[in-house]
Amino acid sequence: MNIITFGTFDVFHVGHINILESAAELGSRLIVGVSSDELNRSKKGRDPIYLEQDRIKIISSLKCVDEVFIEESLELKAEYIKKYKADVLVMGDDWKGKFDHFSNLCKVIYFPRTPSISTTEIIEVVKSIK
Ligand code: C2G
Repeated sequence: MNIITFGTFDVFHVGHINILESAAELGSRLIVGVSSDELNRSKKGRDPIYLEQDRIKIISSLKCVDEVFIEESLELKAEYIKKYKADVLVMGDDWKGKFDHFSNLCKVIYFPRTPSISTTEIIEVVKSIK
């Protein structure tokens, strides 16, 4: 079974590895769409801290990940699901309900987010250090 998931994975943290490991356990092959720098700017209104190529390098180095590609647009999910022959789409539950319309192409599963950690919070904490 092929599993697909998407994310920016900026300032890589334990919440990211938790969802990737949980996703990988659902099947035999985990494919990850890493948001381009430009897509991150349009989604979050800021540049990512880590550049696209570095985020791709980090995700590609994980033993639970089999293939990585650049997610250029949120609108291309159906194409990516078909191209990578995904049987299951996994996302964190901050996206709950947002991808249900892909259930005609593959199973859609939302995992609970890891509590108390996010890239945004890490950035705020680092900024506040004097
Ligand atoms: N995540 C999590 N727990 C956290 C933080 C993040 O489970 N504490 C999950 C998110 O729910 C998401 C994945 O880790 O499924 C990647 O998170 P982000 O990098 O914040 O991804 P995002 O920018 O939401 O991009 O096409 C969809 C987007 O590209 C998702």
